[in-house]
Order: sequence, then structure tokens, then C-alpha cells
Amino acid sequence: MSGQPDITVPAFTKLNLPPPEEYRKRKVALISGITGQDGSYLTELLLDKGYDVHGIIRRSSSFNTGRLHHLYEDQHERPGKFKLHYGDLSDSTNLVYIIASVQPTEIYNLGAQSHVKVSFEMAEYTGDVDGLGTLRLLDAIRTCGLEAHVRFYQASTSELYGKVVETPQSETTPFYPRSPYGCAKLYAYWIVVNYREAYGMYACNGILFNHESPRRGRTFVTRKISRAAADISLNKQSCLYLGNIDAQRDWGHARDYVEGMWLILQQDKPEDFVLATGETHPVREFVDKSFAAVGMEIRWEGTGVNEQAIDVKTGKAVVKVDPKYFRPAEVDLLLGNPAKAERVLGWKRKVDFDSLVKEMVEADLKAAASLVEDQN
Ligand code: NDP
Ligand code: GDR
Repeated sequence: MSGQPDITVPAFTKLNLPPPEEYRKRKVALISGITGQDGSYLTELLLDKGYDVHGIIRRSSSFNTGRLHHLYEDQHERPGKFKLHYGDLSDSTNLVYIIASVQPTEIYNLGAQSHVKVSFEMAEYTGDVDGLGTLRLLDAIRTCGLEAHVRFYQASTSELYGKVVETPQSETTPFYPRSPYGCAKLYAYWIVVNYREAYGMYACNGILFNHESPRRGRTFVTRKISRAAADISLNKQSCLYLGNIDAQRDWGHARDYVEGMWLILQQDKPEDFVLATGETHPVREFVDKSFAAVGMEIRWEGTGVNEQAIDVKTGKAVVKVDPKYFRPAEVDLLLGNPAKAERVLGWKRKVDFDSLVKEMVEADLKAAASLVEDQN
């Protein structure tokens, strides 16, 4: 007896594994949240880099793999490189089973109830999936005895900053979450740090500021606006209803951000990084630029809940405020400082704000126009 307590916590299942250096010569990624916006871009990136990509999908009565459709088609050319597994971040046994059978070298935990407003209505569920779900994945890695073999990426968020303490927000800015989503992600952030320190795991947080694309879910504000601008310009919708149009966000393009996720897992030592553009814009500006992109001139009038945007040509209101979309507690301003990622990872966003808006609106115009043709 050395007098030291035995602080190693044994793994329950020992797989017959080669040593970590040997094991990591393969390139096998496991992605939770693969059906989401980021999951689809990350899958494209990793397949291009020669990885075998495995994804966790939820069983759904409706089709939920639309963002991956093009990759399925491709797989006829690259059989065996891309596989989906049914699973859920609320089901520990299933996570252990998937990890034990896939034996990944990198795990990207992108799965989450990711809507901030919805988290106020489904607070417990959000805590379970976004907070404890992260713990379940980390423990599944340990249960399989893979803690020295696997690198783990956690989709942390600028929502951790919440109420403004300082700007721009960096890796050292104190957190002050403002929603059940932000609080759940705060638990996830710290459990990742804790498992890194306690068990020496290569586990990292990417603290990502808002990132958007034509694949963004339709209830997030950017996509809601780009779709509405397209539909209104084609007379398929008359008015767009929004909540807090004064909120300011640091918006980048999702394709740039998944590149950063991958870079975070390729470093010599595990660290946490902010990915952001370093610019902030109000929701109102996203509206202005979206309508400009469809060739419509609008002007704002009124104040508060009575504020509205008028189509200069017709005199009709095309955007109105509906308090239904306000949140019980709001994050007013996000502005990230990506200096560490730029310096250490050599990462920099490529797509600027104007190009992002244009790409999203053009994609929605194209989709809306093709539907018009279909109906004719
Ligand atoms: P999406 O909402 O587009 O995708 C979320 C994914 O999580 C979907 O694949 C969804 O599956 C899956 N999911 C939801 N609940 C569960 C569950 N119980 N078990 C397993 N999977 C589940 O999010 P994004 O792609 O935009 O974001 C990816 C991650 O990054 C999320 O964790 C998000 O919180 C975080 N994040 C996002 C930012 C952004 O601006 N986009 C910024 C910072 C962080 P299904 O398709 O079946 O619903
Ligand atoms: P956010 O994104 O909450 O930042 O979370 P969202 O697009 O939902 O809201 C951004 C800002 O716009 C304001 N807003 C509206 N939002 C929505 N959804 N719908 C509206 O009609 C509307 N009107 C105004 C909001 O109040 C808010 O201030 C996103 C998610 O992807 C998270 O998962 C991620 O962690 C963060 O970005 C970074």
C-alpha cells in the first residue's frame, strides 16, 4: 500500500482494443444529431476527408433524414463509408451499444433539443437530452474502456454567455445562461471539462456562435426570415410575424463552423475554443437584407410591439411584431472573439454576413419558385 487511495474507476466492459496510437490510425467518426443542420455539413466534410461516418438518428413517424438524402445517394459509389444507427441521447444502453459496435476514433455530440424558445416549454426534456445526454455519451465511452482512444467534441454554445457581462465574448468570459437550453448546455460544458481533467479524456467544447445556412431549421429566425422574404415576393405569403427584432447575433455560415469542429479534435492537446465571426447584427438588419435580396424595398414605422415593415411599393405591412415570439428571458447581444481559434487552429470564417443572407434567400427563392412550377 502506497497510502494513496485507488482513484481509478474501472470500466464495466473491456473490448479487445489495440493501444490508442494503433487504434487511432483508423478514421471513424460517430455523430449524434447527424440529421440536423450541422450534422449534415460535418458528414460531408468527414466523408471528403476519408472518414467512415456513423450517425445516430431518432426513430420518427415522419421522414427526418432529408438533409442527408444526397449523401445516401453518394453511398452507392462509396459503400460502407456511411451508416446510420437508431438511438437517442436519453438511452444510455443504446449509446453504449452503438459505441461498442462502431468503435469510433472521434465522437461529435451535436444532438440536442436546440431551440431556445422551445426549451422554456420543455425545460426538463431539454435538461435531460442536452445536459445529461452529454454525460451519458461520456460515460458510454468509459464503459467501453475507450477513454484513451476516442476524441470527443461537445457542441457548446454562445447561449452560455446569455446576459451580457463583457463583449466581445471569449473563452475567458464568465457564463450567465438565460434559458433552460443555456443552463442544460452549461452542465454539458462543465461535465466535458470535468471528464477531461478527471480521466484525461481528449474532450473539448466548441463554443459556437450562431451559424446558419439554407439547411437551417425553419423556426430559427434567419431561416424564418429568408423563407418569408422569398414567399412574400412570390405572393405566397402576405406577412411575416417576428418577436424581438432588436436582438443582435454574431451570425456565420454552418459550413465554416463544422470545419472548426474538426480542427478542434486534431490538436496535440484538448482545449475549448470560441468560433465566431467577430461581427454582430440585429434581427432587423437580417430582415432588411433579405427583402433587398428579393428586390423589395421596405421601411420601418411604429415602435415596440406596433413596429412594422411596410412594402414601399404597395404600402402594405410585410413584417409585424407578435409578442407570442418573445422569450421569458432574452439574450440581447452576442458578439464573439474568435482570436484563439484563429491563432491556434488557423480557423477563420470564410462567408460574411451579406453573402450568408444572399445564399439563404436565393435557396429559398429557388425552392419556392420550383414549388410554384410544380403546382402549375
Ligand atoms: P439542429 O436542431 O438542426 O439539429 C439537432 C439534432 O439533434 C437533430 O439531428 C436532432 O434529431 C437531434 N436530436 C434532438 N433530440 C435528440 C435526442 N433526444 N437524441 C438524439 N438526437 C437528438 O441543430 P444544429 O445542427 O443547428 O446544431 C447542432 C448542435 O450545435 C446542437 O447541439 C446545438 O444546440 C448546437 N449549437 C448550434 C448552433 C447554431 O447556431 N446552429 C450554435 C451553437 C451550438 P431530429 O432531426 O430527429 O430532430
Ligand atoms: P438563438 O436562435 O436563440 O440565438 O439560438 P434563434 O434564431 O431562435 O433566435 C435568434 C434571435 O432572434 C430573436 N427572434 C426570433 N427567434 C425565432 N426563433 N423566431 C422569431 O420569430 C424571432 N423573432 C425574433 C430571438 O428572440 C433571438 O434573440 C440558436 C440555436 O441554434 C441554438 O441551438 C444555439 O445554441 C444558438 O443559436 C447559438
